[in-house]
Amino acid sequence: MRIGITCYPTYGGSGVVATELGMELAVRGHDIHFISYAPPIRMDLANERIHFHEVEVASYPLIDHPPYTLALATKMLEVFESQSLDLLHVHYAIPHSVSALLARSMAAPRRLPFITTLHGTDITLVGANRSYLPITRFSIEQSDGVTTISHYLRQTTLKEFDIKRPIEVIPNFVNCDLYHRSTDSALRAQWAPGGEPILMHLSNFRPVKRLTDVVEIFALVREKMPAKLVLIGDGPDRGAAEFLVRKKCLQRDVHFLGKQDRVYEKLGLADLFLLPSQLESFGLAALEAMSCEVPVIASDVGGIPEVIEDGVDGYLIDPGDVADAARHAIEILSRSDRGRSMGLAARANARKKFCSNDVIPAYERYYKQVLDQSPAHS
Ligand code: GMT
Repeated sequence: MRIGITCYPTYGGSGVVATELGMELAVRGHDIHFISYAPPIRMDLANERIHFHEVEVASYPLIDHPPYTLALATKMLEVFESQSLDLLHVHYAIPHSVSALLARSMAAPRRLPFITTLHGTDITLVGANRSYLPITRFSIEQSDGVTTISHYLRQTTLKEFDIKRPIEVIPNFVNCDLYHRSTDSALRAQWAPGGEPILMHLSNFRPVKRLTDVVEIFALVREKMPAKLVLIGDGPDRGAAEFLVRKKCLQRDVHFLGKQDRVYEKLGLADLFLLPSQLESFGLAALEAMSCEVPVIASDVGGIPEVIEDGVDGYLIDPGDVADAARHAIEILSRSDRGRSMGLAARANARKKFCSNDVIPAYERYYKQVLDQSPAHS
């Protein structure tokens, strides 16, 4: 198949899922055309089946907010015509599904079906905003296919947006061959020269991630035992976290790595992963850690319980309950056999339920179903 994929190219789970999906599909023989304003993070052009088409947004002094949605729709049509695309797959409803809807209308009577994958904040935060709700609902209803990355998000979308059409759940996935335990002892020694256990967090440091709770949890652990904290990512809450680290005099124990490529090389060195978010529709970073045999302490919210089994792969806590999280962290870290057995269970569950070898074919089947069913639009 020839598939156009649109996503945000920035540091965020939806862009990561879209890019990894495109790369896995290319390995399976599909031609993939990424369409966005910048190359998506993690995109690797080494595979000759991967292509990138940049959306250029012209500006003019009169226009304070250049209309990206329109430029994107035009580029989608252009790529459809030049590459004979079979379908478009857009990740994150706003504004990508609206652009795809416009592209499909412009392409008529030729057939350009589009699938929208909802990731979370496009529904729970951005889409539920009064300014965006009606158009988000409309573009979801109009999509030829709609998927969500968890059952929780499917239920929320149906309820909050009063959607009547079918929605398919295709969960996020991890490449279990790439994400595994790491043996890079030099890097481990650099972070934890005394052999201390390593706690890790990876995100875009937005308020919903509760990054300062990560530091609070670590501070409580650190009161009881030597340990190190490795923070991967960047975003609006980095300043607050750095301030808290200084206030608690933990500068020597906390490493801010900033945005990183090849996160699998780092995740596989952790002894515990923390994801104490206010809300997560899935929690992709937690799954990636699990595949690397890392137990996870995460919030009991949204789609997280579909990924992490409390007491098996790690522990689920109430958002904001840093004392409970620290208690579980100390229990896991103070007995290495506990952490190891939970880590092995985490990897077994990641392989059983979310391995890319199983999830990518589910997308392929869904593409075929949509292509077989979608009418020619006028
Ligand atoms: O969590 C973010 O801030 C980024 C956001 C995104 O769309 O880029 O993540 C959402 O999509 C990820 C990939 O499907 C999910 O793993 C995250 O749980 C989800 N975030 C939220 O629901 C807050």
